[in-house]
Amino acid sequence: MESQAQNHELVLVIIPTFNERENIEIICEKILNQIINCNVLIIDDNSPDGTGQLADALAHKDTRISVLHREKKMGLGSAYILGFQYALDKNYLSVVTMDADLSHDPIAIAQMQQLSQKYDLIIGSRYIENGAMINWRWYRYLISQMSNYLVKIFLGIPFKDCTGGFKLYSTSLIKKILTEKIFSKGYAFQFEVLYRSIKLNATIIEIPIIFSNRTRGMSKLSFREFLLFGYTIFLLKFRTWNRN
Ligand SMILES: Nc1nc2c(ncn2[C@@H]2O[C@H](COP(=O)(O)OP(=O)(O)O)[C@@H](O)[C@H]2O)c(=O)[nH]1
Ligand SMILES: [Mg+2]
Repeated sequence: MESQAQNHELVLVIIPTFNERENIEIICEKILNQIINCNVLIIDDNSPDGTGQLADALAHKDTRISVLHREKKMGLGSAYILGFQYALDKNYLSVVTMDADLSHDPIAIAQMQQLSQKYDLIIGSRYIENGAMINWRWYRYLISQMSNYLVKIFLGIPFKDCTGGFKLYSTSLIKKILTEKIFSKGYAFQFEVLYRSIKLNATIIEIPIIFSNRTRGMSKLSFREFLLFGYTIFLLKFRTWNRN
């Protein structure tokens, strides 16, 4: 078993899952074969397709994999918060967040690990030079562009990709983030936490990533999540009690 003394040299890769049975084994294998000094935490929301049971079987075979189960689908953001708390409790060096669906290529984690000596937050960015999005339908591209535009206009975030999910966080930043009242339970978590990290004076850099659309399983992004983007922007901009 891994001891906590070892954990402080490791990055914890958090992967929230909902119906990712076709992807979860492949992504775990890729991460653990390509990246040294890392463990994987899967947070499954009782996926009807049995992702949680498959994740348990993977964890049984490889001690570098752990699984947390929640009773029902509770949103991407709340899964990350749970994973952040787990990383602090287990004394990890840093945290990477990524999707299960192979849209994020784990190879970028190595570069993130290197940069983590200098930066608190490293953003895998689709929208800077050498970054790209492959095989996305036009409407998904439009939603992503619109969300980023609104976030930049209303919240003044100076980064090109404010809504992506592939990031590395230092645990010192996570400690500070967890003292804040994060209200996004879903996808808006990405820019809410980025906004708060800027306010917390975190050192932040974007690195290019190639994002490729999933080939297996379905996206869980819904219209409701898009509406919540707007609501979260409103709260962050106008509810002064939420600011430090
Ligand atoms: N645990 C958990 N995971 C979720 C939830 N919603 C989405 N995910 C996972 O979050 C990641 C990103 O979701 P995805 O559907 O690929 O979003 P898209 O890339 O924006 O289309 C995937 O690994 C999903 O399985 C949720 O409510 N709970
Ligand atoms: Mg996806």
